[in-house]
Amino acid sequence: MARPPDLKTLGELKAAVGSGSWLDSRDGVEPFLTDFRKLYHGATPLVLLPRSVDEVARVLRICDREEVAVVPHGGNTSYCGGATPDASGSQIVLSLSKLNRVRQIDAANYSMIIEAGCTLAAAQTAARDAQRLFPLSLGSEGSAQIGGNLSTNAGGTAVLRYGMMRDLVLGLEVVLADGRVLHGLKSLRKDNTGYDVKSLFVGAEGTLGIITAASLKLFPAPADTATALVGIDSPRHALDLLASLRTAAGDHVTSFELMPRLAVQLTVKHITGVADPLAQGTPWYLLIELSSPNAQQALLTLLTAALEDAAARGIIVDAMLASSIAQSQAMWKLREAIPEAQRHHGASLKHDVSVPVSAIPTLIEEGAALVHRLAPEGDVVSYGHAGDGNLHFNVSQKPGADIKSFMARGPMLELAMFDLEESLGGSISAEHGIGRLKAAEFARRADPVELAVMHDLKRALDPKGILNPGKVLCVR
Ligand code: 2HG
Ligand code: ZN
Repeated sequence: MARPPDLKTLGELKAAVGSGSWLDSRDGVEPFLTDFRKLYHGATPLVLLPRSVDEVARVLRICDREEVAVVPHGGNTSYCGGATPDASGSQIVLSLSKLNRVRQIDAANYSMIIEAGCTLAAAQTAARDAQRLFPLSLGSEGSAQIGGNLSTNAGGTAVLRYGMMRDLVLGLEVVLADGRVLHGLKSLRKDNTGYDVKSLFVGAEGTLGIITAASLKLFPAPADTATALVGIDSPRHALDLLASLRTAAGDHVTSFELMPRLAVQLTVKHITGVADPLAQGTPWYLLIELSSPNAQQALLTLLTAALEDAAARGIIVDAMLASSIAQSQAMWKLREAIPEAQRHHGASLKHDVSVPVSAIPTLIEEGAALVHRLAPEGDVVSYGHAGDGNLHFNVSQKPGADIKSFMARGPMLELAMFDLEESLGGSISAEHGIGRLKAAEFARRADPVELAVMHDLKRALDPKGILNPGKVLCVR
């Protein structure tokens, strides 16, 4: 068990990073104490902002010796409280934000080595500058950091084509709990040398080691893109359309996002400059993007033909194809601003769940019935990455509903939602992680043998329990 650092240890920790790289005043530490959704508020005696892997290693050696708990912190965009210290005031925060160099871009190898504190947007820009694509894409990419993306195995809007963060990793540099550095920054597609150790740290939310840098896969930069907003009557039609698009365009299908009409209405209402370009007012919308590195691919023609065919078969009701980059950006804004619009609209209950793509319509139908029964003060706003089976099955407080009674429905509804997705072969966390928010529910629902293996790994890599305690795994 970790213990509070004494004054001498705090002094040693400050010295390990040097002046200008630590904060201990009330105002200085404050921004590190509350998570993005304001679900948790913690306390800390010290925030460290190391600038090198050596400094991180020095910090961890001291923490290991003194058994001081360390909470790694990235862009603070976590939805599950994974980067927030607890209220004891004994956990130190380790911000990776100053470890933010692009160490290497190897365009011919389609790879780059980048430090944990780079924002996702900076990683995308670095790749673009080398005429390459780093494909992870999500709403918070301007502040989310690569270390956090790795630690939560982030997903986003291009998983259908490129996979999640785990799929984009070639190698990692990690500081272990005792301060040893795992130098695993190889940039190989083929490397069959024993266990896939790096994979353990992806999605571990800093509970097994602190990721300081990563070698990531790059792809050819897109030269042709076609974007469409499509109106449909039911999520079942979304599946029909996805199948015909995959037949027509194969791997060019990059994004396939589903939105209910209410999400579109909330976004138009609350976000300046957003409009609904479709006239028919269908109950469901799809945002579809095809992309290719080949400028001669004529993706707009291909997408137009596929949508005309779908309209003739009665699968879609309405569609608008973007004829300029500005139109495509406006469609994306309509989708990406939904979380912000929900925040403006009032309180919401969130469920980041996944099911096999084929079960999405059932999840939506049965989930809506649960909300109707268990949270009648709420409206369903279930949207997201339908192409990969991940829906944000969110519920927004109805206008005028009493916020306290609405929020009080949360725990019961969550249990019922998790039971539902479990019965459909799904997961209680698709892309936002476990953090503190879902740790207890994860412990209750995980396969017992798999959970035991996770605890064995935790004990092996962090025997003193100093790395992000209370996140992912509940203490046994
Ligand atoms: C998205 O897909 C994000 O927009 C956020 O994952 C989802 O706010 C949410 O529930
Ligand atoms: Zn999402």
